[in-house]
Amino acid sequence: SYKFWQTQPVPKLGDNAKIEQEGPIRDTDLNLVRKEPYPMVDGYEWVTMDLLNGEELKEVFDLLYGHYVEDDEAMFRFNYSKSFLQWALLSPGWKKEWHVGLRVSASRRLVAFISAVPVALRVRKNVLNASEVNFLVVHKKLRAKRLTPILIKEITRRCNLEGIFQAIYTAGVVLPKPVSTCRYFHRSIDWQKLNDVGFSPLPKNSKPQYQVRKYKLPDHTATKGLREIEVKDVDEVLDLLCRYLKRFDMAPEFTKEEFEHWLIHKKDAYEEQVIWSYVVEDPTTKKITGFFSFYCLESSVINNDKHNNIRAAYLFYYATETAFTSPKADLKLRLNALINDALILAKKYRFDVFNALTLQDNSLFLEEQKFGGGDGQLHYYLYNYNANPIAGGVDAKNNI
Ligand code: YNC
Ligand code: MG
Repeated sequence: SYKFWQTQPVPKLGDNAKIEQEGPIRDTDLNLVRKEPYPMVDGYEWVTMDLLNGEELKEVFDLLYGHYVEDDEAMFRFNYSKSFLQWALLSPGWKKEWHVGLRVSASRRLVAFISAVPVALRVRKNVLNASEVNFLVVHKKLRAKRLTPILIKEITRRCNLEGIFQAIYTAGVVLPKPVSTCRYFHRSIDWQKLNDVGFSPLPKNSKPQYQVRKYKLPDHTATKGLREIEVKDVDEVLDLLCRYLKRFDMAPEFTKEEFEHWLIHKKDAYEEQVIWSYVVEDPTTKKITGFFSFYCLESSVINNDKHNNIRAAYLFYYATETAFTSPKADLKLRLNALINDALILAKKYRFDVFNALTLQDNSLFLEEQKFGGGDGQLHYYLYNYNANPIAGGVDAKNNI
């Protein structure tokens, strides 16, 4: 019935007519945007969280740690590190006002949060000056009280005040109306641990040692010229990535500064490493011909005697010159070589599993690299923008 969502500028679920002209659903006059926050339920108040402040960062971390997204069986819960939250929420152009918290007035306890960061998002030919909304959470004791619609209206108001009228967001639940839908795939690295925590069942007619052997990886990468990315590579890799992303219907348009932020790990800025990026430098020409990246997002294991945490690597952006110069068979070979090296590096950095979605060119390697389809789906949504469905070419950054 979507009592809230039916009031919002989003397409209806049953609306499948072809859109002749993609564009905003409604125009908003900046002068008509409400200047005051939406009224909050008695006893609660809006706050703007200061994520540069270690204590407030920890409050957001703790709220997500206890109350954020779980799987359907409540076995695992995303455990975003504080470093991850700094990376995701203090990206170029971030605005403090877009880190919205809700506190209990009496106790000052933080009980809900929603956030946005700016993004230049290309949808086919149009580039939207949009925000990316993420980390919506309501304390478990305050669920089903219709706080979510107020949080969404408040973040919308704060985006509108900055002249932003479109947004992109993802969710595991179905809402009106996905512009794209992807499925999660998982590649075991430590099969035994994944089996212990109930993530990877033992297939019929198999034995644990067969599974362990199936997922065994070499100790060293194979691609000649593969090395960690460096700041000096930014221009060249950004150029490669831009050309590569043009092949898809929806993708962010990165500035140099954004690329550096999202793709290059800064040792001094983060307590824990969030992003790993590698380039392939051709040994003879010294040109960069490929790159891949993955980020770290752990999950808490909710009720297990042996393990508390799963360390998951998520495939992030990648690109290869092979996409432009060669037949599809060569692209497939090259991507398999690159992703196999990504798996080897993920093992080296003690990840238990490597995750990827059915987007970009991932269908070319998922099976060969022994990824298995998961139960999880991820739906992509655009706020206040009418667009025809997009098949498998989406913004990898919006999964974080
Ligand atoms: C959801 N995930 O349908 P209707 S993803 C959006 N995204 O509305 P209540 C959601 N809407 O059906 P609860 C949603 N989940 O009546 C539910 N809803 O129209 C809708 N979970 O509100 C729902 N984080 O407060 C219904 O529900 C209404 O107490 C019901 O709270 C929901 O970050 C939630 O999964 C999700 O913390 C906060 O269950 C809570 O159940 C929770 O009574 C665990 O709400 C954590 C979790 C969501 C992760 C994410 C993306 C969020 C996008 C929000 C939409 C942004 C729109 C663009 C705004 C900017 C525009 C500009 C410019
Ligand atoms: Mg509620």
